[in-house]
Amino acid sequence: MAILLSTKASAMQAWRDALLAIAPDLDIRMFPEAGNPEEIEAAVCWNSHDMAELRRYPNLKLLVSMGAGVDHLLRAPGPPPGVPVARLKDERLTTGMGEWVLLNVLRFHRQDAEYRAQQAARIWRELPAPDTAQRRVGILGLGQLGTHAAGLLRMVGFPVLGWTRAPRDIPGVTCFAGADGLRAMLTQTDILVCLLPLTPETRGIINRDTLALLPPGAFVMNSGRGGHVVADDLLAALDCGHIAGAALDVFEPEPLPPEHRFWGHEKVLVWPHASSITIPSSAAPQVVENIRRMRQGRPLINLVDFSAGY
Ligand code: OXD
Repeated sequence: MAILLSTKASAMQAWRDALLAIAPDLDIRMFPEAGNPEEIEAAVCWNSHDMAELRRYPNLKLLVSMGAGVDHLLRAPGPPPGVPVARLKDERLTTGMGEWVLLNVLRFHRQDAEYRAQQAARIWRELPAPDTAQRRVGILGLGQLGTHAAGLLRMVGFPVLGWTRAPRDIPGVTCFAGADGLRAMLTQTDILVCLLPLTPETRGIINRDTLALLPPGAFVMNSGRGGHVVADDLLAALDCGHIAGAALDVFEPEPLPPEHRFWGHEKVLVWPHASSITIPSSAAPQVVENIRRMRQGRPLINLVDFSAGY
């Protein structure tokens, strides 16, 4: 029996090598070279793979999605019915995201844009010292990524607030939940960091109304999904000066079209969905573990909770 591997062309070989390094006996078929469809027992795919195509494999018993986010699986037609779906929970993805959050929080907090502008004009001028203990960072989403980022920010000395759908209790983080909690957190947030999964409830969560609740001069960061931000509302809030700047790693659509205003906006830092990149050698062990468990009929790990949307 064989494994179907499907991801962007640039990552295909590295994934194949990483899986074979742990399990040299795996028969890996690199999409579209699937061979006999009846021989495919597991598919390891990323979000560009057409879920309808997976219905061609009558003996498919496992789908592993090669990322943390699962929004592509929630869209019709979704994975073949009855096939368990696992996602990646990878330490390197988590630490990479923590670095991205810290980098952009500190860039804003330490007035990097202003100092770079001064450098370009050869101006030697000290700006007022920022006060870390007064700069409140509010994180939307306190899953593995959000909790790790919160810990890093706390270590630096920022007051950290966090919002989740259902109440959470994380030591050192002022936690908010539900619609009222969201409003309450936003009014106290100087730097907003979105690390949410994209679900019907979180789509468009950063919009005209929620941006208006942030204190004037707030900074907005999104590394969840592009659909979390209503782009025109964010642009309007940046243009009128209410929002001081934004660091955006995810967009709708991706790639961000060349004519999009975000590209050339002086207050926007654009990242090409690269805040945290899956490293095959780090993520491969859990994929192989799930293939082994599937073959032995043991419970799978990192299963997607479709009712929660992550
Ligand atoms: C992911 C991503 O979900 O790369 O892993 O966005």
